[in-house]
Amino acid sequence: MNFTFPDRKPSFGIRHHSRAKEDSVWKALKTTSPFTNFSSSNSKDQLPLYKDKPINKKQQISERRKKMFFKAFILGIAFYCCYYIGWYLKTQVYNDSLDFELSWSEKQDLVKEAFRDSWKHYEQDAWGKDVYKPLSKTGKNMGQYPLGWIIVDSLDTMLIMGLDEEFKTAEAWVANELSYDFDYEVNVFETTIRMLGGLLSAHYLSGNDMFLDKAVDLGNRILGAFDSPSGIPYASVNLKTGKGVKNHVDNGASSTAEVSTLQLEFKYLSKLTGESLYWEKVENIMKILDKNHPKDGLVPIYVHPETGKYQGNLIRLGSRGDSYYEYLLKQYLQTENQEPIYNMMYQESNRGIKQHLLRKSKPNGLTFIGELERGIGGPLSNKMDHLVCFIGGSFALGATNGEDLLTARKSGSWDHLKEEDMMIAKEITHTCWKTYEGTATGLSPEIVVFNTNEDAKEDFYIKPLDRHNLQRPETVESLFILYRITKDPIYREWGWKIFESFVKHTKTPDGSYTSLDDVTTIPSKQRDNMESFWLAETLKYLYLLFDDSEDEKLPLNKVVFNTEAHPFPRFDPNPLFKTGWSREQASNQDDKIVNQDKIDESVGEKIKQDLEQQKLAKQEQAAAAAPKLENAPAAAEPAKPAIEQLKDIEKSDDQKAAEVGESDIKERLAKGENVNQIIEELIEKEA
Ligand code: DMJ
Repeated sequence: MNFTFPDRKPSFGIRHHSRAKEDSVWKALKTTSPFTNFSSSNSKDQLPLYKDKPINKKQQISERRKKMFFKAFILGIAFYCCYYIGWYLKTQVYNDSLDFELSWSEKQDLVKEAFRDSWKHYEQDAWGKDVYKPLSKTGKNMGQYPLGWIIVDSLDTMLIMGLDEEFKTAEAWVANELSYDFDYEVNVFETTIRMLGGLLSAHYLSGNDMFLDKAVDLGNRILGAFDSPSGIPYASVNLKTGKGVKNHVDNGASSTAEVSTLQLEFKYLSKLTGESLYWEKVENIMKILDKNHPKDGLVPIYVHPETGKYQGNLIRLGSRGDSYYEYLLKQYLQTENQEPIYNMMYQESNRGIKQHLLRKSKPNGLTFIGELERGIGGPLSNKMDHLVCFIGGSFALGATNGEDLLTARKSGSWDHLKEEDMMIAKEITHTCWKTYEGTATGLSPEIVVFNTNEDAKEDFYIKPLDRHNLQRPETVESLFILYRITKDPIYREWGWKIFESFVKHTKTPDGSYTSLDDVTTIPSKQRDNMESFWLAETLKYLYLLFDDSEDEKLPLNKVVFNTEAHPFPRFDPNPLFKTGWSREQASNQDDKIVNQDKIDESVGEKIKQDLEQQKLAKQEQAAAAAPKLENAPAAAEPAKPAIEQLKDIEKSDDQKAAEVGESDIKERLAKGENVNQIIEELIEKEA
């Protein structure tokens, strides 16, 4: 039998041939198939290949079924595997009970991934915008043009995390798109800590002068805010005109924390440019504030730019008060301890905090910091903002100067007060951790209220309006500082749990991160806003907390982090800059001002240092007799009796110090007595 194969050559260029033609081709193929003619064929040449071996129809169907069944089976297994891996990652990797232990560097990578995810979505949905809403995938600017709110705040985190590509894109945006030359009123404090701080730290870590140029331009535009009758800056400033703008509420008063949290940024700007004006403007604020002689170093949260006087009595370490205390210490650290005036102020406040604001909750004795709504002498309110949680890290930093605890304890200046500060640092940080651990989501609310009544069942409660979480950094900031200083792994473990909770509850369906409405319920309703400090602070501190690099990144004894977590180097201000003011002291009776300028500061300082040395030797003996604090249970357990004992020691030291009065020294110096003679006498008296 003769048959011919139809012409099967492809007809290039013809995409649509007629259905009839196609059918006839396939019919021809079927009827002339070698399979159907196999039996009648006896020609060797026409034998089909093995794979074409003819089979009957029934066999054909069951073969097809088998194949289908097999495919379905494989697909089922693949599906189950995917499901299982997904479930495993979700419930085991991001779960409290880890089946396997990730290394710290793997955990650090996951933090970096969270940053990358947040960034990727911001880039896709709202690139360049100041506000990002990850749920609605939109963004907007605060004014008519962008301020770089998210991009500038994130630059140094990208450098620290080694996210080079992301950094390059952001850097190009700053260079090409960012201009502060427009008619818009910005908040002086927020713009300084986030934008000026962000640009300066980007310059510090990258060495790119473009960032410094932008910083200088912005700094100059902000300076106009300082032109008030008192020198206390107005709350806002117009970027175009440089004109300061009074707070529209609160009787026009500025926030105390806001006017006293500009110093690190402007002083660093002075250091970089050699221009002293920035330095002078911001240190003048400190002078004016101190002229109010705040009792025990505790300041009301408003100050008026017209008069330079504090307004109201409310004292707190939460909003509007917090970073006043933070920057007292950090100003002292920034200029390598060359400005003792800020240390004096810090120490005063530190004692004031311990004396007036520190308390323990019931039933478990959590150390917390309350608020004085009516000032010193009034009742203490048990409310504590999450913002206060920076103070744990700050106390530890103040005690050790950024050294690790072992080194600090060996130094000549270590004393029981520093030991006490370390203990309080641990206790407060433990309390802050508890405000995370104690909620359904494992995340802290904005504010908690502690119980101090005897019959309390819980240590704190949360008011309905305070249940939100804004991705704030203060607790992880303290965990990072305490870990660096104590090397106690508990701080990393708490940090990891907090990070896991952020991943579980603040990750959007899309894979970005956002704020929460209510940390006390699961599932917690997500709020449509990602804060810039999530990228600038929270993730940065978590990343540094888990860092195990051989060369410690940003050592605490070499850098200061501004209040928005932007690192600046510590520097010696000499010879260009030095403290240009000295403290006034109110006399007991008539508030008479004694001007310390008349006394040679360096001589006075030498006397104090020598006396301090002597005092320390004695305190060391006393401390040796006191319970061994280093053996005390880790941060989790407040060591009440030890703290009480330390306070007793402190009291007797204060009495002694009173005998060797500072005013005596000044008087004798003013009379022209020999310094060394005075020191010797005083030391003898002390002994
Ligand atoms: C940040 O902008 C800064 O840390 C500021 O000092 C306080 N508030 C936010 C973070 O909570």
